[in-house]
Amino acid sequence: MGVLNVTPDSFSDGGRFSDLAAALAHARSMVADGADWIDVGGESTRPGATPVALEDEQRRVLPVVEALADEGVAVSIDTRKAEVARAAVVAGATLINDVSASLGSVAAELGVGWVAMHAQGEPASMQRAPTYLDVVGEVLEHLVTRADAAVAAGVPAVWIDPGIGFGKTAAHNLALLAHLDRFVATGHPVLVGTSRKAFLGSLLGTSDGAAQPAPVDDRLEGSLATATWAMANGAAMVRVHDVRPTAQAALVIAGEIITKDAAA
Ligand code: HH2
Repeated sequence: MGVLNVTPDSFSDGGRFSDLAAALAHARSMVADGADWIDVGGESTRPGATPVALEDEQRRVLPVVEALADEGVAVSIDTRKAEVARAAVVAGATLINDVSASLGSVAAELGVGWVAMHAQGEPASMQRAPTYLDVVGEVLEHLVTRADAAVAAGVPAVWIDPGIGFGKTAAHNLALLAHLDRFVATGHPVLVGTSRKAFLGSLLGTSDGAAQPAPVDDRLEGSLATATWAMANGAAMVRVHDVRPTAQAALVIAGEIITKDAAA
């Protein structure tokens, strides 16, 4: 799943694809690089982000969703708002990527797929003091309850996502990644998004050895390592900014040997 943020303030690509032509060009290049889905978002949910008004979010995402869907691209809409989800589905989106895990009934009503992602708290304050007694157990229970209810309500495809970085310390994120098998074992397809996130910055540090987190544009190796880990441990999809290297890693994991010479 390739990330397409049509926002002025997303943490890694804010402002780069606000213009329709630039957004479409980037989406097309991600599809050419191997993305199966383009995830269009008009509200940043990075730590500290402020909420966006309904009209602004719709104005940002709808033209992009419509143009991509018209081109036959599978579009997911990254939103927490039922109204945005509804309008995006009318415009051609077929998956609701919901970081609030609250739109299952909307997906049922619209007959489209739904990603239930776990978050603790709201973006504005979620990283202040994330607390769990048992992070893996709590996140799992939160998601499975909602996902099972959505399946029972008739949602055609229900994904679960542990919500890396959403009200979680680096240790929480690592525990969730270490126990992805428990999410996979639920039988719901698992989506994981680690791409360029802050905990990778803290783990990597700067390449010049300074005791500082790696900046957002220096987290590719960490993003790839975690995406590879997720795929190798059964995640059905990874949400990434850097599609080409991730698609290459996916090919290697799939282990399909390509050779022009059958005798080789
Ligand atoms: N992460 C972000 C946004 N949406 N959706 C799912 N399902 N899983 C994630 O991990 C996830 C998500 C945050 O990343 P990004 O879109 O790059 O940044 P921003 O929220 O600043 O736009």
